[in-house]
Amino acid sequence: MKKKHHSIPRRAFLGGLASSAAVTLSGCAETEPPTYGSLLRFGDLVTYKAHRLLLPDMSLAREYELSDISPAPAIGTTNPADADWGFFDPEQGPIHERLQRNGFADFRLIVEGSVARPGLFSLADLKRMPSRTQITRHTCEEGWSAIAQWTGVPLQSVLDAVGILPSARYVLFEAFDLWADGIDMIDALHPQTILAYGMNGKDLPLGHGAPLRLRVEKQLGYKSTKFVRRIVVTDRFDDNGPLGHIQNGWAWYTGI
Ligand SMILES: Nc1nc2c(c(=O)[nH]1)N[C@H]1C(S)=C(S)[C@@H](COP(=O)(O)O)O[C@H]1N2
Ligand SMILES: [Mo]
Repeated sequence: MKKKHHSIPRRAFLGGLASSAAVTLSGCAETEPPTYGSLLRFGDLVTYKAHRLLLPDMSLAREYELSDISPAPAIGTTNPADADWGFFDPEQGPIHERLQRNGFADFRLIVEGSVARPGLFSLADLKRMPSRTQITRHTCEEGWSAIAQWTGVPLQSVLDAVGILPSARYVLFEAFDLWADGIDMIDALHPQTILAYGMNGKDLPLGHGAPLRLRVEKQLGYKSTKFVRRIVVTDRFDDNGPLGHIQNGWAWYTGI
């Protein structure tokens, strides 16, 4: 049932890549592997390490002009309250429906895990924090891309507010639908990684992840979790089990 649209068989390709690149990259064991322990998933590890070794960590994704903005389709879950949709979460979907009714005034983002001060943040709280607006290209694994303007709070500001512990290595995101994901600290602290509440100068539309979505500009579009409900900082890699990309046959790291 999970991730119906994620149907491209990538494992064969990644497996081949792993064997050819293993020689070059095998000496770099300092990075914890984002893999599920299967040899087939070694492709993820190779992509991850290649990017983390070869690219400057904080290089910025290209930003565009207002005149470059293009129509952006809403893909995947477009309403977590829709019980007929394959990613419907019977627990969280009805909660999202109630939040929609009063314009998300009662929404509280949960931030916890390896942090000094776990907390709840309303949209007003997040809007009082530093904001960043960026016009970037969203690249979907299905082969389309679109340019949009995103406004939100840098994830780094939220992590600063809760005080991540020195042991923290990954940041996980849970949504109001059956979607969960995570990124490493390099992407989490990247200046263009934001929790967006605005799109193209307006409140973030429902279809694009209202009230709050992640923007991870250095990875493919499916890493930008919509309808973010809860953030958990962890010390160890965690692929979110059956909800995560790896068990659904998809790469955890998709650097672009
Ligand atoms: N919670 C959640 N986040 C999600 C998805 C989803 O179905 N649920 N789909 C992903 C995919 S595959 C893409 S391409 C983008 C689509 O974002 P958009 O609807 O704003 O274009 O959201 C990503 N984040
Ligand atoms: Mo996508």
